[in-house]
Amino acid sequence: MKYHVIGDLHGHLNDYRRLLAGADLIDGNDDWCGGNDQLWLIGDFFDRGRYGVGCVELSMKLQQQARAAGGEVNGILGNHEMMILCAYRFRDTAVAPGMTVIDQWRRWGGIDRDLETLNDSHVQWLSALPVMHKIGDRLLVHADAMFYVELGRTIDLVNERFRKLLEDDNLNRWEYMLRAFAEHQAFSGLSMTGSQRAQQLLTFYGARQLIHGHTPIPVANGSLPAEVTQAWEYCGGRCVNVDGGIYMGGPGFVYQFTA
Ligand SMILES: [Mn+2]
Repeated sequence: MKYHVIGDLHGHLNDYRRLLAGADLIDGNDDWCGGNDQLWLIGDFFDRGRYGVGCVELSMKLQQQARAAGGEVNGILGNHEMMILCAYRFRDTAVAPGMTVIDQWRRWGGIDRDLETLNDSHVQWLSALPVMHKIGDRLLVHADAMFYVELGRTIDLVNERFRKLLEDDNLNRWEYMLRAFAEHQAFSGLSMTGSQRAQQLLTFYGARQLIHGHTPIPVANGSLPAEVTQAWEYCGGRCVNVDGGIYMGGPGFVYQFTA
């Protein structure tokens, strides 16, 4: 039994299907054939590409089929999920003079088609996604960011905190969290402080390795998108970046491990 992790899809449905087929997780009808394997999407289904809702719908279908087969398909909540959930809930509420929540969401890369086709069942599924998930001693999070440690001492508390926020009608609390969620590259930059931060987060949640997306590998280490065909392990093995930069034209990849 294997674990598969796919990075930030950003609306690129055909790349998603190609990666799934390449890993023998779907058949020619886009049905689950991964048996009891587990597939985890690291977040950011939406924006930049046109088919964010399509990526979510395929994941929802595969989740049902995988569970029936003893497997699992699930996602980690990314900041772009939170952005579209914010736009869906608050719509024309003003965030600044002359700017509505939907205007702001468009500036972040929101695609109108996604918001038009997003329905309550997508919203329910997205709102239930964990923000953190541990597999053995590996910790899955969307962002290479430190704000998680301020949300709760345990993984369950962090997930619970987010679930509550996603039902909150107070726009200020959403905005505050979205700003915190926009942090990048907390574990690189100055390598010592980056490593120390990563170790701090890992120790906090009792894990050995952090698996994240959010910062495309080409942005993080300067490689060419087309040449990124595997995950980038850094920080002395503490961190694994699985965002291949699909929206930048990279082919993407499936990161695999056994627990
Ligand atoms: Mn992100």
